[in-house]
Parts: sequence; C-alpha cells; structure tokens
Amino acid sequence: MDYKNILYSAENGIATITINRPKALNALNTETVSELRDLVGKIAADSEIKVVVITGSGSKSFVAGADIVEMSTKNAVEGRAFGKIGQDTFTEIENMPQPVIAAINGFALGGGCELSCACDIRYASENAKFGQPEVGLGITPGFGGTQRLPRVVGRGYGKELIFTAGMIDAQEAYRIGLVNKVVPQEELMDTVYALAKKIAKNAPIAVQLSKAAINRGINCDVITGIAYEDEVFGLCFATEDQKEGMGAFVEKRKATFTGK
Ligand code: CO8
Repeated sequence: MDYKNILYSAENGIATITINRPKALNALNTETVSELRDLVGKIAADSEIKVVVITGSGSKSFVAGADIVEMSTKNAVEGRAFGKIGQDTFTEIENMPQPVIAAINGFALGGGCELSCACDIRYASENAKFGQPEVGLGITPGFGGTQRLPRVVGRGYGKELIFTAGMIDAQEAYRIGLVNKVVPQEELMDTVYALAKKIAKNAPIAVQLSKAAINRGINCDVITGIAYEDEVFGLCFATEDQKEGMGAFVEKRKATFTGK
C-alpha cells in the first residue's frame, strides 16, 4: 500500500499507521485524511490484523492538527466538507473492529488530539503535548473533538481544554485520564507494541465483540447496552475460540486462538 503522507507496516497481526508529513509536524491536509480513510477501510477488512497502532513520524509531533495553511482559504462550504471527511474518517477509526492504540510521540493538537480520542487506548511519550487550539483560530473543533474529548476526560476538563485553546503536558493528560500511560520517548513504541501483543494473543472475536459492546453501550442507556452485551456474549459460544479457551483452562494448557 503506497501512500504519499502515510507509512504502513504490519507484523505478527499488528498494523502500524504512521502519519508522515514531518515538515508540517504531521498536520492533516485533505490528501492525508483521504489516504488515512482508505487505509483504515483496508485494515478493517483484513482479518489477519488483530491490533492497530497509530503514531506520527519523527520525535516532535504525533499530529499538530488539521492543516491550517490549507484551511485558511476555505469558504463555508469547503470548510464543512473538510470537517465532514475528518469526522467520517475518525468515526471509521473508532468503529474499526480491531482495537486501535494511539502512540502519541509529541504534539497532539486540534485534529491530532481528536485523532487520539478516536482511538481506543492512548499511550504518550513524556514530551507529548495536548490541546484543542481551534477557538484561538476562529473555529470550533471539527473532527469530533466537541464530542469525544468530553467523553474521555469528562465535560469539565473537556470544556476547559476547548474554551481556553491551551496546551497541557503528558503528565497532566495522564492525571485527567486523557492517556493511560506516559513513558520516555525512546520507550514509547516498545511499550505500545508490548500492549498490542498482549491484546493480540487473546481470542480476536471476543476482543472485537467487547470493543463493539463498549462503543455501542457508551452511546446509549445501560439497559440497552446490557441487552447488546447479552447478544455478543451469547455469540461467543458459537466460536471455536470459546471451546479452545475454556478447553485449555480445563486441560491446564495454553490456549491457541484461531479467530474462528
Ligand atoms: N497546519 C499546517 N502547518 C503546520 C501545523 C498545522 N496545524 N502545525 C505546524 N505546522 C508547520 C508550521 O507552519 C511550520 O512550517 P514551516 O517550517 O514551513 O514554517 C512547521 O510545521 C514547523 O512548525 P513550527 O515552526 O511552528 O514549530 P514550533 O516548534 O515553533 O511550534 C507548534 C510547534 C506549537 C505545534 C506550532 O507549530 C503550532 O502551534 N501549530 C499549530 C497547532 C494548531 O493550532 N493545531 C490545530 C489546528 S486546527 C484543527 O486541527 C481543527 C481540526 C478540525 C478541522 C475541521 C475543519 C472544518
């Protein structure tokens, strides 16, 4: 898969997407968002991929937001169209069957912070910085930030970040629950891959159904969510991996899952 602004690799069921526009601190222009969307669709359909990692190239920035230079000349129709392609792409990421981990290696601003919030789990390097600078540019967050950020950190911190257009460091992001872990920059990818491997060795269908149940439940009332859990839980008993997982426990051996 050949893209201009994105690098892709996959090894042992773990896919890595690297946003690669280092000269613009990996800012997302239309071309990059379109490439990202295309790649996400392909990975979502690839049953060999168990876990997805998203990061930025270089040691300074994850994604420094949507491309301000490109946006600066857009009219209302064009601006909205750009917002829509970002929103749709990030929603596709959120709903990928596989768990998605954001490896945040520097600035995660605007669309970068929004991209990280569309991922399931966020790990950051010590130099990472987070923020939603949009209101300082005369716009609102437009790639899902008004919706996902408050769901991740709560509406108080979400509103503070959005209203102030300020930046917080990785430790503060950890304190408010925006990231699960902070590690030195040189340890970030190893730590993320260790997490990815831990997830990848579990029964893939059960992991994917768990993700779907959590995502669906978070957007509805508990009773509806529990009804959905009931469905997916029952479904697991139709898989070979349920027989293997429980059989291995009973036989006191390690389970080998096939994703069937
Ligand atoms: N867009 C375009 N180019 C960028 C961006 C960006 N978001 N961020 C950095 N760059 C470019 C700079 O212009 C610069 O390019 P050049 O070398 O050609 O001048 C290069 O990257 C390096 O940047 P700096 O020299 O500024 O590096 P510093 O270390 O001095 O500063 C910062 C780093 C603090 C990250 C600074 O670059 C900055 O503030 N960047 C902008 C961050 C920002 O405001 N992001 C939010 C953008 S808005 C957004 O994401 C909205 C999403 C929803 C859109 C919905 C559309 C309708």
